[in-house]
Amino acid sequence: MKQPEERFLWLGVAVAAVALGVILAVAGSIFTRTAAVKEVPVVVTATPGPATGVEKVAEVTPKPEEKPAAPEVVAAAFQKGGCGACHTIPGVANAQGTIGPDLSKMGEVAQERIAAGDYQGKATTAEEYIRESIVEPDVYVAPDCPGGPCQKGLMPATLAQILSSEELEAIVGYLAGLPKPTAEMPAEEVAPAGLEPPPLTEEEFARATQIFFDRCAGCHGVLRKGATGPALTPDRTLAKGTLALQSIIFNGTPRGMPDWGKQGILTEAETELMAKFVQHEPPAPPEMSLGQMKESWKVFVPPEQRPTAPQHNRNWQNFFSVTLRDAGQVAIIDGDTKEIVNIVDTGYAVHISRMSATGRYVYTIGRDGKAVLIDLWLERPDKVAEARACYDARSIEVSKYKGELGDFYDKYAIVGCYWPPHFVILNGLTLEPLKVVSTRSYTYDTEEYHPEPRVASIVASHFKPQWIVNVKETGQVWLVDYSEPDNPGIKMIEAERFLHDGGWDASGRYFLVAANQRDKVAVIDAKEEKLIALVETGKTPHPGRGANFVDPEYGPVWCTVHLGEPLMACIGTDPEGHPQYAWKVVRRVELLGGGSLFLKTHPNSPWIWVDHVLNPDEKIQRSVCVIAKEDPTKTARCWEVADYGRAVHMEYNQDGDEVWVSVWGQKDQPGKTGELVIYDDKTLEEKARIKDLITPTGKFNVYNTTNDIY
Ligand code: DHE
Repeated sequence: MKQPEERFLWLGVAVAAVALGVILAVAGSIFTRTAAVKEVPVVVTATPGPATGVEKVAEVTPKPEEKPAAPEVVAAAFQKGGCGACHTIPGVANAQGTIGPDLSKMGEVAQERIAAGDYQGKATTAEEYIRESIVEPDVYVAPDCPGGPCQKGLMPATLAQILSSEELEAIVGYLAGLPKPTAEMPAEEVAPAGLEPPPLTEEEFARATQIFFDRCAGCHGVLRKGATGPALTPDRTLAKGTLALQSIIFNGTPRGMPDWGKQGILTEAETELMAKFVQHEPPAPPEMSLGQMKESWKVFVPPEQRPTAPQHNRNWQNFFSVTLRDAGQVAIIDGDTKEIVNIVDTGYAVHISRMSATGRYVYTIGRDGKAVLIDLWLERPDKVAEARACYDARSIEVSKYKGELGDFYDKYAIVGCYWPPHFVILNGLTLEPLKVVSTRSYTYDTEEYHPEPRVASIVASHFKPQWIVNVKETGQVWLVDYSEPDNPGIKMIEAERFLHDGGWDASGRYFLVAANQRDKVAVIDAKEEKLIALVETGKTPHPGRGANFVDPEYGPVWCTVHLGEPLMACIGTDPEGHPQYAWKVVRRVELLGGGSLFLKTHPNSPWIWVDHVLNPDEKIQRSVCVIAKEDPTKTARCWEVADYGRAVHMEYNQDGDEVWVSVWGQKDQPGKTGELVIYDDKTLEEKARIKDLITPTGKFNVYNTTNDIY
C-alpha cells in the first residue's frame, strides 16, 4: 500500500489536467480576494487576442507566439493534455471538470494573481503566469478548487513534457484570453479519426474487467451505458484519452465519483489500467438461467426443522444485521447488550438486509447476487438457506401483504439484479428460485431499447400482494403482483430515468424514489397505483430510504440528502391535511458539505441525522450532523465520529433512543478496519463503540426495518 505522501505526489503524474487549475484556480477566489486588497498594477498582453484591456508594460522570455493558434490546434492541445477532465474551460468541448479550479476567467484572474501580495512566482504577464502554472505548477497553488482548497502536487509537473511547445503555447494563448474565448472551437470532443484504444494484454483486460465489475459497474453499468455515473463507451472515452481518464479515476469528482487512487483502493498502475480499459468496447457478461440459479440453491435447515419459538432469551426484535462489506459477512448484534451474537458468511459485499414480514428472518443480498436467509430464532442465529439469483445485485424484499387477498407473510422473496438485468421470485422460507423476469425493455420517454435496465430499490406494498420494483435505466416503476408467482402480473408506470433508492412516507401509502441523475424524486401512490408527482429536489438526491417527520411549519414531510450538493430537501407528504405543501419541496437545509448518502430519524427522536460519506474532504467524510425537528432550518451540531475512515449510514434501536453510526475503514489497515459508534439520541453523547469490525456499512434494526420506521 502506498503511503499517502507518495500517492499525493503521484497525483501530479496522473492528473495532467488538474495542473492548470490548481494554480490557475487562483481564479475565482483570487479574484475576489485581491480586488479588495490592492490595486492591480501591470500586466502584459504579449499574445494578440486576449481582450483583457490591460496595458502592456513588460515583456519577458520566453516570448509567446505572436499569432493565435488555429482553433483545431487549440482543441487538440486541450484534448491531449486532458485539461477538461479537471477544469471547466469555456469553449472547450466537455471541459466541465470539477477537480481543479474553474478557468473561465483565467486571463483576468492571472493578472489579479500577479498583483496579489502572496504570489511568489516570476511571471509578470497573464501568459507567463499560465505558462509557469503548467511548467512549474507548485510555484503557486490556488486556494479554491471546487472540492476544497487546492493542494500542492495535484497539478502534474509532467504536462510540459507531454505537450509540444506549439501545443503549450496554444493552451497558454487561449487561457490568457478568457473570459472572452479567442477561438471558436469544435462543439464536440472528437477522437482523431482512426484512433485505437491503448493496447492491453489478455491478462490485463481480464483484470480490468474484474476491477470494473467490483468498483465501477454499479454506477456506470456493466455495458457502460451510464446511470449514476456517465456513459463510458469508447465513442466518449477515446476522445478523452488515458491521461484525463486516469486523473478522474485517481482523484474522483465532487459530484460523487470516488477518488479511487487517493484513497489507496486502486494503485497508480491500476488507475492507468482502468483508464485504458474503458477506451475498449465493454466485454459482454454472461446470462443466467433459472436452472443455473437452482444449482446454487442450498437449504441448510429445512423449514420443518426450524424452531417454532425463539431458542434464546434475547430481545431479537432489537437485533441489528450489520454489513461487514469487505469480509463478505454480516454481524448479528444484540442491540440491548451490544454483543455480537454471530457473524454469518454471506458472500461478496452484502449491500442490504431486509426483514421478513414477521421479523423473524433476515434476508441479505450481496453484490455477487447471492441471497442469504438468516433465522433469528435459532439458538445462535445463522443462515438457513442461500441461492444465487444473478452475478450482480443490490436489492431484496419480501412479501408483506396480509388481508382479504390472502396471507403472504414470509411466503416469497424477490431479488433485484443489476446483471443480468432481471428480477427473481424465490420461495420466502427456502430461497428456492421460482421465476425469473427480464427487465430489458424500452426507455419510458424516448421508447428506445435498453439492453441493461437494472433493478434498483424494491419495496413491498401494504395495499395489495405487490412489489414496487424500480427499473433504473428505462425509468419505469413496475408493480409486480406476486399472488401467482409463475404468472406475475406487471403494471408499468412511467416515472423518470435513473431510479435508485427510496422509501415510504410515514403513512405507508406513498413511495418516494430518487431519479438521481435527473435531480428528481418520483412519488408513487401505492393505493391508486400511479405516479402522482415528480419533484425536483437538488443535485443527485440520495435518500437511502429517506426520513419522515412532522415539520413545525409544513406538517408531515419526507426528506432526502444529496450527493451533488450540501442539501437536505423535504417534500410535503400530506395531501389531505396540508394540500398546499403536498409533493413540493417545502424545506431546504444547508449541510456541512455534499457527498451525503444517507439520513435517518425515528418517531421518538428529536433529530434527523445525516452523513457525508463521499465528500472529498476527509474531515467532512467522517462527520455526521443532526438537525433539530423543532427548528429544522439548519444543522444543530456536526462532529467527527472517528479519526479515520468515513462515517456512513445511521440506524436507530427499537426504542428510538440510540443511534448507531458505522465507521467504514479499510480491511487491510489493522486498528482502522472499522467500528460502530453508538450514541444516546437525546444527549448526543457517545455510549459505546463496537471495535475492529471489517468495513461495516449498512445496519438494519429488526423492528425498524420490519415496520418501515425511518
Ligand atoms: Fe448502495 C441501498 C445501489 C453504492 C450502501 N444501494 C441501495 C439501493 C440501491 C443501491 C439500488 C436500494 C436498495 C433497496 O432499497 O432495495 N449503491 C448502489 C449502487 O449502485 C452504488 C451507487 C454503486 C455500487 O456499485 O454499488 C451503491 N451503497 C453504495 C456504497 O458505496 C455503500 C455506501 C457501501 C457498499 O455496500 O458498497 C452502499 N446502499 C448502501 C446501503 C443501503 C443501500 C447501506 C441501504 C440503505 C437503507 O437504509 O435502506
